[in-house]
Amino acid sequence: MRHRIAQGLELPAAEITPPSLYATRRRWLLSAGFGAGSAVLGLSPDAFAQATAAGPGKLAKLAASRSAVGGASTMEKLTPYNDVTTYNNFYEFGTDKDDPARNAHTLKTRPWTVQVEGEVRKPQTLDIETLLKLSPMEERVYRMRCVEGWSMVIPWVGYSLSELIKRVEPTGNAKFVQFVTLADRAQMPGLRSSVLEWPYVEALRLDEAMHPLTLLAFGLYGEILPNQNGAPLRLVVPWKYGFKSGKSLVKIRFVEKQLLTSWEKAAPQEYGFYSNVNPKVDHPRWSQATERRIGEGGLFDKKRPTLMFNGYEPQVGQLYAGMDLKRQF
Ligand SMILES: Nc1nc2c(c(=O)[nH]1)N[C@H]1C(S)=C(S)[C@@H](COP(=O)(O)O)O[C@H]1N2
Ligand SMILES: [Mo]
Repeated sequence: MRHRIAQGLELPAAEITPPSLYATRRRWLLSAGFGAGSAVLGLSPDAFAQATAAGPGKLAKLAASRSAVGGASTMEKLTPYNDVTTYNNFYEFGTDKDDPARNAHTLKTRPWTVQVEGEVRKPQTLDIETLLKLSPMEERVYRMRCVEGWSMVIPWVGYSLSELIKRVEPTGNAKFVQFVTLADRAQMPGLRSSVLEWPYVEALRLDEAMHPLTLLAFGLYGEILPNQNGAPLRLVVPWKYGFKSGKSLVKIRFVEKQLLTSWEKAAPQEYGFYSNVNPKVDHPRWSQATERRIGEGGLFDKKRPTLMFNGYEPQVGQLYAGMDLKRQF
């Protein structure tokens, strides 16, 4: 089992991967203990010591093995299930933190398909049953940092988005990946408001989307995703502010040019394309240097320092080498 996970991360080489990106990933895998011959030996025993997180038994179980993504699964204390599922941002169901948990019961998650199109050799529409079986499920405990200044530690269940990307074979023109999420007025009361342009769209550079840490998530706490957390599948990009992680995905589009995202359209001076967690680059209206961990005391609790790339700098820093992160925020 462990061995298979390690192999799963050894992405087949160059065909769909620009050489520079391949080199970056190679370095990352080496630093994570996946170098030739050292597959599992390089991992700290702790990485497997902890059992996968158990949910409250409210939703269907989603079996997963604990992730072997070395150093990426944090050992920090998990944010309680109740906080993870009642303090949400999902504007399609309202803009207050408790709106999604109250309103998202109207979301219909079956049948569900995801259309994968654009600059790929094998465009296809996948149904949720196929997606659930595409690759072995792993539990990854990731820090999640919202641009508003709060954070959580969540045991997600899913697999690297790269598993899906490999399958559709991006062409040489694919430079960016756009993520389109569901917009259905019949199911989503929040669409009556024009806070954002619907559907909610997000995007990543292709190398960011291919990075092993970028997770296609189907569950949390060992169970399928609650609707308010983006059922039946969503993205989780742990080194970027939460809004880059689109919920309830219906379309993934490979494109040549960088496209505007919903948040860039709404407030371009506040939300940039990259939106990497960066304590040194403030939001125009507030500091990003510290954060409040949800579930730990309250508003008056001591804040903790926010880490560069949300603590994932060893894994992802290389993606931004040479960039001016103040200008490309
Ligand atoms: N479709 C959609 N996806 C979304 C959002 C949204 O409003 N609509 N909010 C984003 C923001 S701002 C955050 S912080 C995370 C919150 O995810 P969580 O509620 O599961 O913690 O989802 C992101 N994905
Ligand atoms: Mo957010």
